[in-house]
Amino acid sequence: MRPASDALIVIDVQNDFCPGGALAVEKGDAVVAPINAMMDDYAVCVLTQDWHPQNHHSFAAQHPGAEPFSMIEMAYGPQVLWPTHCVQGSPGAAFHPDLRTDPADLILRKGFRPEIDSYSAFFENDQTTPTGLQGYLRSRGVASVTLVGLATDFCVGWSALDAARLGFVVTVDLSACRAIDLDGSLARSLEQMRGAGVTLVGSA
Ligand code: VGL
Ligand code: ZN
Repeated sequence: MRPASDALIVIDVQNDFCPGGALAVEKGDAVVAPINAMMDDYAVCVLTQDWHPQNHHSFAAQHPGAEPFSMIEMAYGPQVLWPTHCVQGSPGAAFHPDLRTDPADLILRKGFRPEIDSYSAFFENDQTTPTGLQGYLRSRGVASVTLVGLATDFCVGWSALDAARLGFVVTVDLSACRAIDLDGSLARSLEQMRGAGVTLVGSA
C-alpha cells in the first residue's frame, strides 16, 4: 500500500475509447487489467468519465460539412472535431465492463458543457474553468498522483500537465495507457510531459 497522500487517477476507460467504440483507441481495452491490479495499492482512487451532451461543440456532426479529426477555432483556441462519443447515459459512455469501479472513491465527469471541451480532469480546455478535482484531492491530503487510462496524448496528457502546474508530484504509467496519436500528438504530448517534470514509467 502506498502512502495516503498518493492518488490513482484513472482517465476515461470507457467503451467508446475501446475497440468497437465511437472513438476507439488502438488496444484501448489493454489498460483494464493493469489498472484493476493497481487499484488496491492506493488509498485514494478517482475515475473520470468523458460525459458529453448530444450537441457538444467538439463533435464534427455539430459543424455542417466538417470531417471528424479536422481542426476548428473555438473561443478558447484550436479544437479537434471528434466523432460523436461518450454521450451522457449512452452505452459508449459507460466504463469498460471489466474495469473495477467499486474501489473508486470519486467518479468525476467532465465535458458536460456543450460549448467547451474538457480533456483534462482538472480544467476544461479554456484552461481556467475548474472541474473541482484539485479541491477534492487537496482536501484529502493528496500530494502525488499517478495517471493511467485513455488516451495518453489527450485526456491523460492534459491532466498530467495540469497536475504538474498545480504542484502535484505526477507520474504517468504508460503500461496502463494507450494513445490516439493524431498527427504526431503522442510524441508531442510525451515531450510536453517530460518538460513539465512529469515522471513517465512503463511503456505501452
Ligand atoms: C478524449 C478526445 C475527446 C480522451 C476525450 O479521453 O482522451 N479524447 N474526448
Ligand atoms: Zn470527449
